[in-house]
Amino acid sequence: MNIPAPTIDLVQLKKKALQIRREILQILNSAGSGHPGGSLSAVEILVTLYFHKMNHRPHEPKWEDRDRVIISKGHASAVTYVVLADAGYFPKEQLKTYRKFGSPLQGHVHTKVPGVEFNTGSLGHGLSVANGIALGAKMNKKSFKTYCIMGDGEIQEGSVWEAAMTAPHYHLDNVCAIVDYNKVQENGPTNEIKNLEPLASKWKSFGWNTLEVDGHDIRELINALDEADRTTGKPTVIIAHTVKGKGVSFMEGQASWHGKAPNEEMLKKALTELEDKS
Ligand SMILES: Cc1ncc(C[n+]2csc(CCOP(=O)(O)OP(=O)(O)O)c2C)c(N)n1
Ligand SMILES: [Mg+2]
Repeated sequence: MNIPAPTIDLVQLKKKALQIRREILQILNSAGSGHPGGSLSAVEILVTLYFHKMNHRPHEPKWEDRDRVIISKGHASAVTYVVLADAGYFPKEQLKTYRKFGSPLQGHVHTKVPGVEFNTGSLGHGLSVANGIALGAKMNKKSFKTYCIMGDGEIQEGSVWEAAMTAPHYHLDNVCAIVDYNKVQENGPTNEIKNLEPLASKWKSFGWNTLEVDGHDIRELINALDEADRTTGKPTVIIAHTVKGKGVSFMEGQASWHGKAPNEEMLKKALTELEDKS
């Protein structure tokens, strides 16, 4: 089917983000395991990409001119699957099988799921893959964009910086890396475990067009993504300042909510906080 994905306006995008947060918590609760923190921090990033920015066809996931997204922080599967299902890549009904034995919807994103471009989970590989796809696009004179979503803890991996050197070398202006800078990794605050700062100047010195945004502000995300499109000759990185566990008071900024599912009582409390009050 040749149906382009519709784009929606700012008010609807904000409502969508709220709804996606609720569904993330619901599927984590029904699975009894998973990673809420890094899914909740990436909601606006994925909502802006899939419901506003990207050129894609959910009913034709392998359309060759589609923009690509590499979810390099592969444990953010809950947000990825909820967004993909909502966009129409597969029936929402299937979300009930999240992390269940035999389901394609496993805890780390997998290409068995329509819309997932690459299997991830072992951190630090996505940017190299995005570079390869983007280089191929240049060679084939294709104009699609490749986005790569990375975690802040993830970019402590040396392989990320090898890839960070590669993209400017090949002038890959069709690559847009997005760092979900939620300041927390698995076991504590990222910059206490291994300091990333000064992060923007590191990317700049590697030759990247470097932008910083509030990663929960959809308008700022849209502007940065548009600026990435206008930037030629070098790749763009968007450092998105976010909050791990965003939207749920008792999860925000807590490493303990990196990998833990909410029980019934916690789910109820969280869903109350995430009610649409507009
Ligand atoms: C190579 C590798 N080392 C360790 C892990 C285990 N692990 C999974 S998530 C995670 C923390 C990642 O932190 P961050 O990138 O900040 O993710 P987020 O805060 O967005 O969840 C770790 C260490 C892994 N998946 N891959
Ligand atoms: Mg993090």
